[in-house]
Amino acid sequence: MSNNAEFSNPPVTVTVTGAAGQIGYASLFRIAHGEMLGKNQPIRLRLLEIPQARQAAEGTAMELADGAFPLLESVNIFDDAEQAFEGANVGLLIGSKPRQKGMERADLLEANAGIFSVQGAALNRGAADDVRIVVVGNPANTNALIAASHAPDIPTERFTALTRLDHNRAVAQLAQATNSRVGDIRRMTIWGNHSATQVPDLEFATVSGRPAREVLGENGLGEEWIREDFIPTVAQRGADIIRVRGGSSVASAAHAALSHMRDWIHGTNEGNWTSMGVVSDGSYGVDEGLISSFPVSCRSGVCEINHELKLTQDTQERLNTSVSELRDEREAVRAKGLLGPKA
Ligand code: NAX
Repeated sequence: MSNNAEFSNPPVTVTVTGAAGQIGYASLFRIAHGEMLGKNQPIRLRLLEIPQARQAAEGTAMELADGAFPLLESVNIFDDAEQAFEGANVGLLIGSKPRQKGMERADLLEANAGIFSVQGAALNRGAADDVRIVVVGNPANTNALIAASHAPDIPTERFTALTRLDHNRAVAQLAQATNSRVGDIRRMTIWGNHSATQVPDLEFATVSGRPAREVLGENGLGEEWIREDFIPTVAQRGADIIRVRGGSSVASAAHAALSHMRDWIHGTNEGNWTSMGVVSDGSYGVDEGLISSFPVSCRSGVCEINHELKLTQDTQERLNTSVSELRDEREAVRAKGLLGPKA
C-alpha cells in the first residue's frame, strides 16, 4: 500500500475486532495515521468481523486505501479469529454482542464469553510474543478475563480492559469544576469495573500541582459535589451520551482506546498515571486474578499498579461493591464452564 523505505522501524501488526462497527470505524484511520503507535511506526492492519459485516469492513479498507497513509503497509480482512490474530503485536478487541431488549446481564455475559474464549485461544495460538491486548467490548473487564483464561501461554498482564474513557470523563469533569485545563489535571483514578459500579476517585488528583480538593474548595465545592455530582456524572456519562446524542459513545471511546495503548507502549508521563483494567495482584482488596481498574504507571512497555495509595473509607467501600460485581461476573461465566484452563 505504501513504500515505507523512509521509516526505520519494522512494521507492527495491529488486529482490530469489530472493525466495521462504530468504534472500529472511529479508530482505524487514526491508527493508520500514527496516532496510536507513533508517526514513525509502519503498521499492518488485520481486521476481524463476523461474516455478515465482512463486506462493510471491506468498504472501510477501501477508504483506508484512499487515505494514502504513508504508515499503512497492508490491510487484511478476516472472519476467522485465528487468521486475524496471526502475528498480532497489538489487539484492539472491540467487537462484541450488544445487549438486546429483554436480555439479562447473565445472557450478555454468556453471549460474549463465546466470542472472547475463541479470541483468547486464537491469540494464544498465533499472536506475537510481545502481544498487548485491550478489550473494549462490554462487559470489558470480564471479557478480558475470559480471553486471558483461554490463553495459557500469554502472560495475563498482557490482557487489559478499557477504563480510560471513564478516566478521561473524570478528568474533564474536574477541569470544568475548577475552571482549569484538562492538561493541568494529574493523578485521576478509576477503580473497579467498567460499569455503573466504577469508582471515580479524585482524592490523589492534582490541579496545576495542587490537591484537587483544595482547588475545589476555593470554587465552593466539597464532599457533597464529589458524592452527588462528580461520581454519578462520570459513572453515568455513557447513559447520558446515549440520551442526548441518540447513540452510544464512539469517538471518545476510540480516542480512549488509542490513548490506552499509546501510554502502555510509550509510557505515562513522569509524575502522572492513568487508569486501566489490569489483572489484580490482590491490592486494595481486589481479588487476585480479577481484571479491575487501577491507577497504573507505564514505563518501557510495562504498566504497574501504584501500590502506595491510602483509600478513603468511602472509596474502599465503593470499590468493594464493584469488586463484588466483578466476582459475580466471573462466577457466572465459571458456572457455565466458559473460563479457560488458566482461570
Ligand atoms: P457496534 O455494534 O457499532 O460494532 C460492533 C461490531 O462488532 C459490529 O460490526 C459487529 O459485527 C462486530 N462483532 C460482533 N461480534 C464479533 C466477533 N465475534 N468478532 C468480530 N467482530 C464482531 O458497537 P460499537 O459502538 O463499536 O461498540 C463496541 C463495543 O464497545 C460494545 O460492546 C460497547 O458496549 C463497547 N464500549 C465500551 C466502552 C468502554 O469504555 N470499555 C465505551 C464505549 C462502548 O460502549
